[in-house]
Amino acid sequence: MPCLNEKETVQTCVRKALSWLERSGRAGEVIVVDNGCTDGSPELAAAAGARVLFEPVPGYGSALRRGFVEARGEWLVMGDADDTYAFDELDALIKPLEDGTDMAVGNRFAGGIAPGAMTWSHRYIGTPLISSLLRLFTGLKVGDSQCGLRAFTRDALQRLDLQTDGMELASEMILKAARRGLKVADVPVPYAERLGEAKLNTFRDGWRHLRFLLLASPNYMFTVPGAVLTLLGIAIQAAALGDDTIEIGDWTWQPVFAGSIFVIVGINALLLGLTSRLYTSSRGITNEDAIVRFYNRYLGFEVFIAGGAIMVILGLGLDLLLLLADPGNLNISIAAVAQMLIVVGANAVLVGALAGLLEDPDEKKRVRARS
Ligand SMILES: Nc1nc2c(ncn2[C@@H]2O[C@H](COP(=O)(O)OP(=O)(O)OP(=O)(O)O)[C@@H](O)[C@H]2O)c(=O)[nH]1
Ligand SMILES: [Mg+2]
Repeated sequence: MPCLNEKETVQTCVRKALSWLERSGRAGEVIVVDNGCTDGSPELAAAAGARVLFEPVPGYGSALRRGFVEARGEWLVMGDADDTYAFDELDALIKPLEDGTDMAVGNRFAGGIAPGAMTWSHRYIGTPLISSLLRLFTGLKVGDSQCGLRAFTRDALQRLDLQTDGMELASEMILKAARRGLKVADVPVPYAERLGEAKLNTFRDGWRHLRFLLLASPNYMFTVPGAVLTLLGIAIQAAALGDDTIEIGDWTWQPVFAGSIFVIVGINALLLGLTSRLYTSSRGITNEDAIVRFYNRYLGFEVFIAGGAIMVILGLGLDLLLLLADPGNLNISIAAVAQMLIVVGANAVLVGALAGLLEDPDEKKRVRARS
């Protein structure tokens, strides 16, 4: 139980959990992790029979991860210390683990939310928004991605390799469970109104979740929009080279720079998508996919630097040709292509330099040893 100033409720939570342990005949311990209480709740928790730990790094995720590391059990249950979850009734939550599931996630929408327990903005906007992003990114059917009551095996914990410090840990667990192929169960759990003050800040913590999810999904952030823009740009540029005009009603548009702008931004997004994937896969946030494997095996930052330099030279060469051909009657569309080559090439050189910093040298050795 992560606990930040919950003096009204922490003892009840500890007692409920201990009573469930005793009733179910399971050997276990109740751990409360404090990282900055000022209201005496750690002392109260200890008096109620909990093992109390102190974690110096602040945050919900940081406190939970500390508890996970120190826990001695084979199975772990996490839950808030604000008496919103029924710690005295954990049979249903544990049941899937008995059947070989790796992680059970509570679902408050299915289990019943007491009046006043969840603000309407969390109930109808925040939680559904984060849950639908998680469903989109993982394909996993999660009913309540923000439920704080969960159970999982020690083996699942090791495979999850959790790293975040804040409330976004709740999303990190689901995202990584899906990416590591863990078996996840959805268990209806009731949710009661909390006593004491909320520690969650809707905007700060909501943004932490969103930021984590977006960073962990470079394909949705960069690769897909980048590919769409690049293709659109090539199509528009081809039309411009053919001197085509696009007519909508009375309005005529002869694209001159639009195509090259789209290609520049699109390729930039693709380059950033690749570097983000190098970064997230070396940090274990995303799995190594075919493109990252291809990069590690056949490419490397040197290829980007060399390829970018060649594009810059081609662009400059094209400029020179245009200038020599007929400086008075410049073909603007071809000139746009030349400038596009220079900008894209220069970007590729810069991104190549960045990729050189992000590359995991050991990974390259491993890939070469395998091949
Ligand atoms: N140790 C520690 N515990 C925290 C921290 N932030 C929150 N908690 C605890 O984590 C649990 C969840 O926080 P809550 O404020 O209940 O968040 P919530 O359940 O999403 O929202 P409300 O219950 O509506 O406030 C509670 O037991 C808090 O005391 C923290 O920085 N450190
Ligand atoms: Mg709570």
